[in-house]
Amino acid sequence: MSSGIERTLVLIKPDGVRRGQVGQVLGRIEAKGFTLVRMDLRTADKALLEEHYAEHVGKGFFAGLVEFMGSGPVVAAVVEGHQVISTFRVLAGATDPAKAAPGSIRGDLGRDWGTPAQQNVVHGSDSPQSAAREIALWFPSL
Ligand code: D4T
Repeated sequence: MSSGIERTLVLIKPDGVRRGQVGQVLGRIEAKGFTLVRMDLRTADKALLEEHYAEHVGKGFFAGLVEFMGSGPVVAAVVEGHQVISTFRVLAGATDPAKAAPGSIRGDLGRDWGTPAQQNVVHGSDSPQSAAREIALWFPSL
């Protein structure tokens, strides 16, 4: 959009929900001035997760990632705001929580639970194309 207003898909992963970090993650999104458009707490089924992570099919961590992501409820949210796609990735921090900068969600709230990078608290779409694809996947009615 020419106004720079975008939408992104944010997931608070099962580790974040299990550890009671939903409020902290949503608080950071709101503190940054972004808007929650839709939100849902649900345990995702395997088919949805395999489609969501389709770009990683064939990688060594794929099966474990899908299993972990289906191991409990996630919070799925559509978040809107100026350049929210790239800005949320900055808020989230590096994929591996052990390397994510302090101040980022993963840097402050994530840690290495034995499978580096897998349990990293949040997901955020990485491009406008991914955002459109992922929002349609998780919220077909939007
Ligand atoms: P997501 O997609 O969950 O926001 O994470 P990133 O965009 O930051 O990182 P990614 O696509 O490279 O990885 C997707 C997902 O796979 C897990 N993962 C990743 C893993 O379990 N082992 C690994 O070695 C890597 C690279 C973590 C995030």
